Amino acid sequence: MISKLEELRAKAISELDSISDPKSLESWRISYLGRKSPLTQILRGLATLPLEERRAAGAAANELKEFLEKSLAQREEIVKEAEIAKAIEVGRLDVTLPGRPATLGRLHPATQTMRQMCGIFTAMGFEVVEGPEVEWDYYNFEALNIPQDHPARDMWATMWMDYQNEKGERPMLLRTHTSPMQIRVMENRRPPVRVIVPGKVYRYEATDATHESMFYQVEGFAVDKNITMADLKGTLFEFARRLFGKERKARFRCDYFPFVEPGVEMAIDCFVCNGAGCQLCSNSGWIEILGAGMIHPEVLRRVNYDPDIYTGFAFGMGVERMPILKYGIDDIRLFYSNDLRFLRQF
Ligand code: FA5
Repeated sequence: MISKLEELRAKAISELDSISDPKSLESWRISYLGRKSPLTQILRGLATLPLEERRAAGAAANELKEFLEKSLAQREEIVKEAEIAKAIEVGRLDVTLPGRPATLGRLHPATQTMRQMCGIFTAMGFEVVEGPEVEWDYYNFEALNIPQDHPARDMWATMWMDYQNEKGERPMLLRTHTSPMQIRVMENRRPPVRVIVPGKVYRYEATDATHESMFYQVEGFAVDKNITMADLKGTLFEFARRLFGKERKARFRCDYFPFVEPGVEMAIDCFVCNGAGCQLCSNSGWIEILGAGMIHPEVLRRVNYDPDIYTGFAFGMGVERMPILKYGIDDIRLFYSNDLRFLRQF
């Protein structure tokens, strides 16, 4: 047995030394170390040998196996180096060429806009706070003066979570606006508060040029003594001036939101048609960018703020509508259709 192993070693090594390409190396490995190789057969047959012979033959066969594996690894290195040298020689691999540049990503236009908006408000003294996208009915509706079965719920087509509590109710949803954060923040702080909340919101809506079913909002609110509607208007006009420039016109009109009184909407004149009317602005000349108002006394009471002492304003604005206005983008769906020709422009 020992002499058979030595013969095998001599044959294997003399063949290995003459190999100079990866394909032949693989054939050699199969012949000498593969499942059907003589060495593997010997190792498998060890169990049938008498004990004394088994010990000696086993040690020798395993030593040969290790030796052949090591020799193969060394030869592979030599062959690899020779291949590289050959490639350089025939000019296939020019190591002096500059490397391929790494592709750099960029921030999504919605993220860029949100950061810009946060920058404007933080410069005015607002603090940035974030909140959960999966929300309780209580924060999204109830605490904002929108009880169950109230018609105002129809203003926010809602995606409900498939979760039922022990009473058989479905109290969990994807937040339809960032306003629930008014409650969450005020529950935990005493006035004065000045906070903005950027984040994703969801609506069960058919999409069109100005409506998506997932979009971003920035909520903002301030509560203190003596806060008035003039503070709200001043803050929002200054925001619009800094984001869109002095030349854009802003319009305030009465609107209804159950959690503010009085309520307003603010619109900016359409960038595409300069107010003349086009498809983007539904021929009105204006694009609504936000809802706002003075926080309803009932909402303040719910978070234990005394409405006879404190007043506050709140607003919630659509983020994608800002670049739509600023750059004249004619369809909001471009933001989330992953077309790099669109995204690379920002
Ligand atoms: C609200 O969501 C209220 N929470 C805003 C608010 C906050 C009012 C605080 C009062 C006080 P509304 O549903 O109108 O309101 O949405 C606010 C803004 O989000 C809109 O002005 C618009 O800019 C944007 N928006 C609304 N729906 C969509 C949509 N489907 N796709 C893209 N943007 C939208």
